[in-house]
Amino acid sequence: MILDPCAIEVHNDQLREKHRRAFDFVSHEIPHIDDILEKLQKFQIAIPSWALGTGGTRFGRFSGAGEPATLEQKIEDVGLIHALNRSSDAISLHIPWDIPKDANRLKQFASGLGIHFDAMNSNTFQDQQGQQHSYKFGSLHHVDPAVRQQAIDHNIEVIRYGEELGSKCLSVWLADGSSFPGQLNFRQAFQHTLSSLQEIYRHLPADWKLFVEYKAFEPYFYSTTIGDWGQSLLLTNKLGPKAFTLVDLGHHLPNANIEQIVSLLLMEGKLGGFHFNDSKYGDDDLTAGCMKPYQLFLIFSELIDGMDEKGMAHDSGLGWMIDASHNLKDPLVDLLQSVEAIKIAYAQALLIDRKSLREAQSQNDVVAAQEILQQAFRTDVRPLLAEARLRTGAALDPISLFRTLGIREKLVEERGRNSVATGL
Ligand code: RM4
Ligand code: MN
Ligand code: MN
Repeated sequence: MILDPCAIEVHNDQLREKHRRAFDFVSHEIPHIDDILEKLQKFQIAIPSWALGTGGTRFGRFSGAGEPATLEQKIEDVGLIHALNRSSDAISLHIPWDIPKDANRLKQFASGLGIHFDAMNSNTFQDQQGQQHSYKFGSLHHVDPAVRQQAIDHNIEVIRYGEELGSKCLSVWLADGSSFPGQLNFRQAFQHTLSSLQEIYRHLPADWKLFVEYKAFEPYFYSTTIGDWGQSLLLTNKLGPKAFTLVDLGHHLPNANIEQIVSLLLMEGKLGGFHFNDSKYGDDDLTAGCMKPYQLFLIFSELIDGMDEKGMAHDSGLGWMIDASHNLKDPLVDLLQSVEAIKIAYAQALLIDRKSLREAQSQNDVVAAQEILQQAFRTDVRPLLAEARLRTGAALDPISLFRTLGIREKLVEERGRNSVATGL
C-alpha cells in the first residue's frame, strides 16, 4: 500500500490552526529555533526489518494480521512509516530472514519510497535448515574451527548482500556465551572471537563499518563472550579503524549508567551507533522512551555534547536505529511512537544551555546543573517535532492519521489475516 500524499495534506489542513497556536507558544522562548528545526528535519532513524512483524516471547507468539510476508512488503511498511513522519528513511535487514533475490529491483523499489538500506545484520544465533554445523555452543567463539569458519563465511555472505543493496555497515551480535560455570575457557573464547572477527574485517569493503554489539545476558545465563562495552571496545580497538562498538539500550545490567558509557566511547572515537528501545528488566525491546524518557534524554545530552566537540554531523555521524519487538501493539504504530520519543529526547537535548552547564560544572554548582538539565527536559518540544514534520511534508499527527485512514485494515485486506513476517 502506498500512501496518497493528498491524505496528508487534508489531515494537516485540519490540524494546522491548533498546531500553529502550540508552536507559537513554545517557539518564542527558544533562541536558535530555526537551527533546531533544521536538525530535526534531517535526523532519521532506521527501522529494523524484524520489528515489522509480531514479536514473540519464549512462551508464545500472538500474531497480528496483515504482517509483511515478503521483503518487498517490509520495505513497503517502512515506506509507510516514512511517508507519515519523514523521519525513517532506511531499513536494516537481517540475513537469512531477508535474503534479497533481485537486489537491483529491490533497490529501485525502495528508492521509489525514499528508502535506502542501513546496516546489514548477520545471524549466527539460530541454526538454519540444512546447515552443516550447529551453533548450539556458539559461533565465532566456538571451540571447533569448522563452526567458526561457517559463521565467518555467513558474515562475508551478508557483506556481499549488503554491497548489492548499497549498505555500508555490518552489525554483528553474537549469542555466544555459556550457561554454566566451567563450561568455557573465557580467554580462549575471546581469542577465537577476535580471530574470527579479524577474518570478517579483512572482507569489509574500504568504505564500510563493522559494528560489534554487546549484551550482558541471554540467551545464555552465566557468561556472554561480548558481554559489555569493555569487551566490545577491546575487540574494536584490536580490529582497526573501521570497527566500532554498538550500544543497544536493552543490553545492560540493571541501573547501568548508559550515558556515561556513550560519552566515553564517543570520546575514544569508537561509538558506532545505537539500537534504541526501552525496558524495565532487560532486553524487553519495548517502545523507546516508554519507561525511562529521562535516561534517553541524558543519553542524547552526552551524544550531542560529544559529537559537537568532535564536529560530527548529528544525522550521519553515528548509526541510529530502533531494535524493538512488538507483542501487544501494532508494530507500525509502535515504531511511530519510538521514532517520536527518540526525536523528543534529541530535541530536548538540543535545548540544553551548554555554556551555563559548563559554568555550573566548573563551580561544582550541583543545583544549577540539575536545573539546567531539567529545564530542557521539561520543555514540551512536541510542537517543534510537528513543525519539522510539516516542513518536510509529513503528517502533523502520524498516529491519528494511521488510524483514521485505517492503514492496518487496508494491509489486512491486501495481505490477509494470516500473513506472517520472518524474524524471532
Ligand atoms: C538481539 C540483538 C540484535 C538483534 C537480535 C534480533 O538481542 O539486539 O541486535 O539482531 O536481537
Ligand atoms: Mn540489538
Ligand atoms: Mn536485543
